[in-house]
Amino acid sequence: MTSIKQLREECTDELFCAGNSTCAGCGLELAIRWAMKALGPRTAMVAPASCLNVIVGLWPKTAPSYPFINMAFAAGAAAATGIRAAYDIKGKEDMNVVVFAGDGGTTDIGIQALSGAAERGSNIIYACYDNEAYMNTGRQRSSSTPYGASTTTTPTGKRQHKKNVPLIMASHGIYVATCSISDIPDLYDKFKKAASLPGCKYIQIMAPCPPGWRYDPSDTVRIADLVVKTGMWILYEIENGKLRLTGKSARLLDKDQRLPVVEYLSEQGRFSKISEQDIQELQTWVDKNWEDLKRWM
Ligand SMILES: Cc1ncc(C[n+]2csc(CCOP(=O)(O)OP(=O)(O)O)c2C)c(N)n1
Ligand code: SF4
Ligand SMILES: [Mg+2]
Repeated sequence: MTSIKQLREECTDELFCAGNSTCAGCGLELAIRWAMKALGPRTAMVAPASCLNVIVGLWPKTAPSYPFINMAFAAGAAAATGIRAAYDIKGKEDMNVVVFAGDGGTTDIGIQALSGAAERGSNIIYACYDNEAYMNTGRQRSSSTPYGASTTTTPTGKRQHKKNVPLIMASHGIYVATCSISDIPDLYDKFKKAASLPGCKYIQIMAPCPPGWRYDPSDTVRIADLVVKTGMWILYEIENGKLRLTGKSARLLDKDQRLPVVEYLSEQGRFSKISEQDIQELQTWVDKNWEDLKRWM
């Protein structure tokens, strides 16, 4: 694994530039900066409707210093497939083509195009930064919002569990990885690996959002670490159908090593009204997720 010392020494170029308009403590910004450090300047990015469209700013002062296109919500993976084909025809096979999409644009609206690209084996990387709601339009629930979280469309707490898109994509037989912005070396290595593999690759990144989750912006990395330590988000990669736990998740297969979910929930305003019964429901769901993962090991 790449060490933090190596990252400090080798990754000094900023491809996603400072001075953009993310909120303070935005998890998306960390995710995209480090993903781009791994992918390098020979990368073109497709961004379906999301916070990312807005935070890049207006030309000529846009944050991405590489080819970047805003795209209709449903069309991220389809657009990337077309760009890939164009680069290949032009003999630019070395270009990476990456989609950087929100959870709404992925788990709800973009999943059809994503599934199509995976089935066809389009040579693209599809990255979903998961802030667990439609944040750019003011915090509506998505299928990636966790059970019990309040949003503007679930004011008393969502009644459905988070959709497991990484495993849906793994069922397509492609490379799948999960990351958290609390573990940058792990994220960096997974993007590097994805860039080295043929076909369609899917990476989902836990990327907390201070205004949407209602916590202090200075706590973003700590919150992203707690979601891993409680096992509510599991770090792994699936290659050739085999799952390998990574980062802090590698030590958490034993239930006793995981922190209780309440330690994560109690830090965020979006769970402030959650009942004891709902906390128990979430804990049971987490423990079952870990059991289900064993089938992939
Ligand atoms: C077809 C369509 N419907 C609605 C919108 C409005 N819209 C723009 S961004 C957005 C939220 C996207 O949520 P997500 O994909 O999770 O990204 P985030 O905003 O959280 O970064 C919505 C609903 C749109 N641009 N296009
Ligand atoms: S609303 Fe959330 S995801 Fe969007 S820019 Fe602000 S912190 Fe980042
Ligand atoms: Mg979102």
